Parts: sequence; structure tokens; C-alpha cells
Amino acid sequence: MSQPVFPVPAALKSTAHVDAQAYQELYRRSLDDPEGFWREQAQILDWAKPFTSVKNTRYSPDEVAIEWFADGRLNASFNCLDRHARDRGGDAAILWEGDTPGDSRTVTWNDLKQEVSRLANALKALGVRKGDFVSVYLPVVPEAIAAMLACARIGAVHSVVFSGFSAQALAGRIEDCRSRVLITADEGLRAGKHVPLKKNVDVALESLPVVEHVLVVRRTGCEVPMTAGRDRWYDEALAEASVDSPPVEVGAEDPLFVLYTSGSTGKPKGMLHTTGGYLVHAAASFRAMFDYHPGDVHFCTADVGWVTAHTYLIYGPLANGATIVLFEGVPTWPDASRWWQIIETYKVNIFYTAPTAIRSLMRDGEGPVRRHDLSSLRIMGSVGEPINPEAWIWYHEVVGGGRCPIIDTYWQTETGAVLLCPLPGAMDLKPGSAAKPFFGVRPVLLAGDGTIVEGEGAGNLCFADSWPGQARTILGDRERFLKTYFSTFPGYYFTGDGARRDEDGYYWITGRLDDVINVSGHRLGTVEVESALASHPSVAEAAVVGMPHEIKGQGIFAFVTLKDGVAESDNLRRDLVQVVRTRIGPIATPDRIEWAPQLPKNRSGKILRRILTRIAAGDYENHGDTSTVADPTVVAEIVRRVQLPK
Ligand code: 6R9
Repeated sequence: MSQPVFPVPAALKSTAHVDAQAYQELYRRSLDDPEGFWREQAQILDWAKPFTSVKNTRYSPDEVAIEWFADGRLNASFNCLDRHARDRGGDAAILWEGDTPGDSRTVTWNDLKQEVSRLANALKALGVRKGDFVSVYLPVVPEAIAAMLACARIGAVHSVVFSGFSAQALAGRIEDCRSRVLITADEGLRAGKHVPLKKNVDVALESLPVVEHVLVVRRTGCEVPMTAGRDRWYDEALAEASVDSPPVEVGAEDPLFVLYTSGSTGKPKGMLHTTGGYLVHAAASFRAMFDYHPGDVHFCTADVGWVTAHTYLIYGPLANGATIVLFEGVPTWPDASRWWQIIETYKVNIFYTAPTAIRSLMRDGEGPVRRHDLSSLRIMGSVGEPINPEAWIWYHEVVGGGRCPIIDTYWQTETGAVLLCPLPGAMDLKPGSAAKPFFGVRPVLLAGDGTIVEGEGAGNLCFADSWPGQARTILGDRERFLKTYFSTFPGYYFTGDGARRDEDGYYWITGRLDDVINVSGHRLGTVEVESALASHPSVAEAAVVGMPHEIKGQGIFAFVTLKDGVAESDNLRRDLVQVVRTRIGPIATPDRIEWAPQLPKNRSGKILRRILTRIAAGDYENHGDTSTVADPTVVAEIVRRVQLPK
């Protein structure tokens, strides 16, 4: 059966920034003359001092170097704020919609500039200087954006930690970048539930003397203990601070932020992003892929704790002067029409979300969507995981009324901004495919032995050259950076994903090839979950794999071996779930825990996750090559147990 193809809507062909011919020409040019191409793209920003050098990058087996616009100087908050406030300060920058329907706030460019300036001065008063790290543990409120831009204003480096992470996960992320200042809130609100952020902070800081100051946003106004000399209310600190805060010029290669993401081994990696290249890539790609025009209202549903929000809710849109909708809550509370109601209220033109949410909303049928006028929508995006064709079609037909191109954007925390995506005025769409490379990006599929797969075919998704938004290193661990991304296929950046290229040169991401699982679009290292389980005194050993999950894309399947003499019980299962939630957070909650008297291992003792992945997927017979299993009866016993009626 041939795949459905959705052609470029006629109206977009003439109005879009990039049409089919322009894409061909510009893409070619971006590869033939990357310096000239990116020099032009970089004019999307205001530079305090123009750059003379554009690209200084090398992916050779003996040297990896990544520098963009290196001698240019700029300020990210100036680009995202002052230059828009100057001309249209009274317009809305942020349309904030709280968790509770009816709780909303409009923040103008002037308001945001004032808040950012005061906070920048308040941070300076706490001793924050250029190059210092500041951790941010906030819900999706305008103060989170103010915190990021205030850091950028004074050249400090922000580290936003997802507010759904536990105290322990927060502590690890503070310790790694050694921030002396933390910005948080009394509580968060999510689907009507209170999230004890300040309480988590107090627990996290018990063993972390490095944090000297905590600024606390009053979100719910609940009573929280304040530690004298350390904790201050955010609003009181701002009230005392001056609104006069000239943006500090920084070098293009000075860091803008660090953001932690899971890897296949060890602790989360602090991906370090710098200012100039990141902001050029974020701003230029936002404009092209969503075909942004001045006046458009943009709604990205990502939480501020993820890279999607950094690049396509905050930096990319604000650098373009876009009005953004910032939503604190969840799509299904109080009911499944919450997003549709927001789109109608704010006349949203560009909507960007994740497949997992679409799948969960599909369960409620078309009713909640149909009750709202979504005719303002023009472009819709998808990110975080492959979107299955059923979800794509539903999103396209039911939400977009068949009018709006779906921009399936493939990228990573490490890549800073998009690498593969269709451009709405330039490409026909194939549901489930992230289409073609963005400008300046050179995808390569490599076979396991490192040979290049030409034309149609599948392989390890790699990139042959750098792009401006690329992370420069893992904070404090250059070795790990080189090893993770540049050692598997020397001379290439390796994404960790597999992909297929079809007869039209469209890319189809097939998923992670390493021990990373993608749960509802959130990356988790299997090792992180295993370590959490193994920290329980009853557990001898644990192996964690992904399993197919209808809504989340992947769920978490844990095989647990208990210590001798410990009885298997449902209570123990519940304890183990709790341990994982405490050490990582609710997103890492295992969907299934199965007791395994032993785990399948090879002769050198390595756990054979490949076999467990098959079993978790319900495939009890085809275990591939089992000749490496030291003791085949171990596999048979696990299969028997997994199939027992529950
Ligand atoms: C932006 C973001 C990155 C991993 C990536 C891949 C998966 C992201 C995708 C996609 C298929 C897409 N991924 N976008 N897979 N199609 N459009 O999600 O960053 O959280 O670092 O995750 O997510 O597996 O390697 P991050």
C-alpha cells in the first residue's frame, strides 16, 4: 500500500518564507558556502560587535572543534527583549494561562523587560557574576522566563531543572554545576494538585552547602519555611532592585545555559550551550519551520524544564518578537478540551506539541476538539519522539481541520535546535517522517561497520559537520562528550538514533539504538532507573528496558532480582516504585515490575538487555542469537513468569 502524501497547501506556496525551489537552492548553498549562508542567517540577531569569523569546526578523528561566530559579541536578553520593547513595548510578549481555568496574565514586552532587569540586578546583589551558574526550579510561569533572561542579561549561565524532578534529582543537578543561587517557587500547580517545590528544595539543600541564596516565587501563597540568611521572597528582592540594567555584552562562544539530559550510562549529562550560534540557529529555524510572520501567536506546550521549551517556546520565538502562550497545566485537566479552549481564546496560529499528548487526547474522541473554534491555527508541530501515522492523521484532520501542515521536528538537547524537519511551504508531508535536513545540516546513515549507506536504506543516524546550535561540551566532562558523540563513528556526530531514508530522500527516525528510553517524549537512561531500584535494600540487581506503550510511546519494564531470602510481594513492588519516584521523579515510574530469579547474562556477566527488550514487547520466542547467554534456563524462567496471569 502506498503511503499517503500531503501536498503543500496552495495558499502557503506563495506566502511562505521558503518555497520548494528556495529550499533546494538555499540548502545547496548552505552546504557549498556555509560561511556565507550562516553569515546571512546571523543577521536575524542584533550584534553588539559583529563577528568576522563564522565557522571554525572540525570533526576529524583526532580533533573535534566547534566554534561559531567566535569573535562576535551580543546579549541574548537584548535580542529577546529590548529590541522588541523599543518599538512595541505595550504589546503582549507572554499570554500566560495558569493551571486553573480563568487564572491568566498578560505580560507585555515592557513588563518583561522591567522584571528581567530587576531580577538581573537582584542576582547581581546576591553576588552572581558573568560565567556563574544559577539553577532554576520553577513551574511554567512567566518568572521562569524572567529567570532565564535575567541570567542571560548579566552573562550568568542558567540551569533549568524540570519541576517534576525529585529533591534528589535536583540536588545532583545543582551539585554538578555548583550554582550558588537557586530560583524556585513555594509550590507548583499541576492538574489541581500542589507540587511541593520549596519543600523539595529544602531537602535537596540539606547536603548542599554550595547554595547560598534561594529566591522563592509566591505561586500558590502557601506557608513554607524560609531559612534565615539563605531564602528570600522573589517579589521582595525585585521590589528593592533597580529597573536599570544594561545588558552585558558576551562573546558568542560564552555559555548561555546548561541543560541536563539522560545518557545511556552514569549520571545525567549537562549539555552546555553557548550564546551566538545557539541563538542564531534557534531564531532562524523557528522562523523557517513554523513560517513565523509578525503578529503570529505561538503556543508550545513543553515544560520549561526541557530543551523544546528553551529553543521553541522561549529563545527562538522571543528572538523573533513572537507573542507566546505559556501554559502551566496539562491538556486533560479539568477536561480534554483545555488546549483547544486556549487556542480559541488566544487565537493561536502556531501550535507545537508532542505525539504522546496527541495519543492521549485521541482517546477522548473528537468531541472536545469540535467544541472549539480552531480556525486561527495555521501551522502545527510535533517533537520528542516518532509520531505514529494514526496520531499524525488525527492531529492533521481533527485538530488542524486538514488545513495545517504538520512539522515533525527531529532534534535533541545536544543539537540545540532542529536538524531534520519539513518546511511548510516547501515540502510535501509524509505522516511519520521528519522529512529533510534543515539548512546547513549534513545527515549521513552509517552501517554498523561505518560504511556509508547511500540512497534508500537504514543505518545509524550521524551528521558529517557541525551546525551553530550544537552543544559545545558536557559540562565538566569533555572526555565523555567526545566518547558519547564522536567515538562510535570517528569523523561524525552520532545521535544515538537509527533512521531510514526513503526513495524521496525523506528521513524516518526508527528510535534510540542505545540504552535510552523515550517515555512520553522524555529521555530516561535505563541505568538511572536501574540504579534507583538497586538502591533498595531488598534488591540484588535490576535490568530496565523500554516496552511498547500505547500512549507514552515507550513504557518502563523492570526485571528485578531480589536478595536471597527476600519474599516477592506487591508491597515490595509498591516500595520499589516509590524509590524510583523519590530518586528521579514520577516520570520514571516503572509501568511493570517482574521478579526475575536471575537475569540473562553473557559469559562475561553483561546483562543481555536485547533479550529482555523482546520479552517486554511480548515476543516470547524470537530472542535472536541466544548463543551468548550463559544459562538459557534463566530466559525460559523469565518468559514463564511474564506470561503468568496477573
Ligand atoms: C527535542 C528533544 C531527543 C531524542 C532523539 C530521538 C527523539 C526527538 C523526534 C524524535 C523521532 C522526532 N526524538 N524528536 N524521534 N522524531 N521528531 O526531544 O530532545 O529530549 O533530548 O530527546 O528524542 O530519539 O534522540 P531530547
